Amino acid sequence: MAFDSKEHPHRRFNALTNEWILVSPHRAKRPWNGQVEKQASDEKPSYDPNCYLCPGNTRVNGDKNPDYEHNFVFTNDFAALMEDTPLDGGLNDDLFKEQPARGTAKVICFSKDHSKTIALMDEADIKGVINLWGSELTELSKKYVYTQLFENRGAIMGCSNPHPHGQIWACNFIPEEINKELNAQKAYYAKHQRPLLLDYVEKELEKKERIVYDSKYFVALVPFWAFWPFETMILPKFAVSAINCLNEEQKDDLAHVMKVLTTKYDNLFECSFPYSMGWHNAPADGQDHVEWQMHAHYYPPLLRSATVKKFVAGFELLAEKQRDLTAEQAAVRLRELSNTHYLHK
Ligand code: H2U
Ligand code: ZN
Repeated sequence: MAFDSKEHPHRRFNALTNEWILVSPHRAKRPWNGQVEKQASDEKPSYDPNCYLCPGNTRVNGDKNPDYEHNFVFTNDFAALMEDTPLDGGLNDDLFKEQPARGTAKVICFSKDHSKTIALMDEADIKGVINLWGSELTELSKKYVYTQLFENRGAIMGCSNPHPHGQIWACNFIPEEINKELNAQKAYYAKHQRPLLLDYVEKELEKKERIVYDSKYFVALVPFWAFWPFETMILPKFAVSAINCLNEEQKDDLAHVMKVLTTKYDNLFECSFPYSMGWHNAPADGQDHVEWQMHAHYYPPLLRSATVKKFVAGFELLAEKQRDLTAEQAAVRLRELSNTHYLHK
């Protein structure tokens, strides 16, 4: 019998982080008797007087939000990083290393409408968020070497508030995930004189089996090395290192791809689909970063319904990440779902 990656356990290499993951396609049909999460109700008002992100409301520290029309950004009242951490100090012992960390954190409201999500917002408003991400990145990059733009969606992801919002953390160091991707992209560029993710997207467009949605400038796909069951990436089809380098037409297209992808996600289990997503832009360390391609990762925790979540435990926590459903199977399911939201049918 010959090896068949559709049937037999195998390992796949994540070329972007230099890590292996275990794929067990024969296990996808196993029954589930474990924990079932409670499904959060989808009905929300457009304005919630108790929400700290709605226009005109007062936040925990007493600040009042303006009556914003589209989006709004403010410094997180409980930031995980401080702008003025003393920099002299730390430990440089082989066993006990320590570095002072400086940074800032912001909260960004995507819409004034409490009941919306990216999937339910107009593309023009999603473009407004892309513009704000770009201007925040430009501003924060003057001071910090790395800025993480992200969204945590849904109570299951530990998100404290349903109001459509994301966070921005900027820091004076290159965080672990970025460092892994930086090393891999640099090494690939040195060998091929081409950005890793530009070659990757071109090959995926030829193979077609993991494409979720292909648009003019951007593609949504399930990466070959995906770990989360319905993990995806949004990748540009042209060379671009950061979200603040996009032109108007490219931003329009990106807003469209974000809406289609999140709509498909919601349609998958007919629920407001939870995920952590974020943009990986080139670090702002004064270098060119021709090797770096801007991209988004979407990491959704759901496995087989709105209420069954994938747990990272056992072998995955102690030895190596593992998945059952293959990336290709996940891509077919997402690709075949409607681009019209189930609430709008
Ligand atoms: P989540 O995206 O994880 O729900 O977090 C929202 C952030 O909003 C959280 O980091 C901040 C919290 O610190 N926050 C404020 O800045 N002001 C408030 O009044 C409440 C919450
Ligand atoms: Zn609100």
